[in-house]
Amino acid sequence: MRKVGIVMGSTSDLPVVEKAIGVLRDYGVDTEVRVLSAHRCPNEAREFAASARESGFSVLIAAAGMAAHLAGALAANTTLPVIGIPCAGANFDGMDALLSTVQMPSGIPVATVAVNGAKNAALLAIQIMAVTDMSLADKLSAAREKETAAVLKADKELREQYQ
Ligand code: RP5
Repeated sequence: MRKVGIVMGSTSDLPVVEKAIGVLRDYGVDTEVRVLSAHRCPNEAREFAASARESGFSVLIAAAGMAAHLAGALAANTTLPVIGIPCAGANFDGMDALLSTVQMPSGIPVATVAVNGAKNAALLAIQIMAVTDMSLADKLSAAREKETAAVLKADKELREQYQ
């Protein structure tokens, strides 16, 4: 199976990124986790992205905060799909990272999830892999059925409580 690359701009992003790692591991997807900064080690970040396809990656996830250009910088150097996680920093509740990640100029897309949305980043990566991997598609369907059952159970309990 091909793997998902998870790159963060700093180890200070790790508490957010850990959720994505956990979800990918739960689904049995191989991952490689890296710290590569678009501004502190731009050459290494570029080389990682440029060789990602031949290194066996299917999708890249990039998590960064503040002027979060990591996802865009990786996307500029690969035609693999890149999913950006804007990480909330000390200021602006992550709005700075959200706009930096989502507002990519035309031609180089970054699929941006919510601020700190690591779980959805992992699920989107799995959904991309599930286009050709039916065992992952089955796992995604089973997880959604579980979520539906949980909401319907909560709804039933709430109605009983307040009727
Ligand atoms: C970004 O700057 C990182 O992704 C991180 O979210 C933020 C702060 O980095 P540190 O100063 O904590 O290393 O590049």
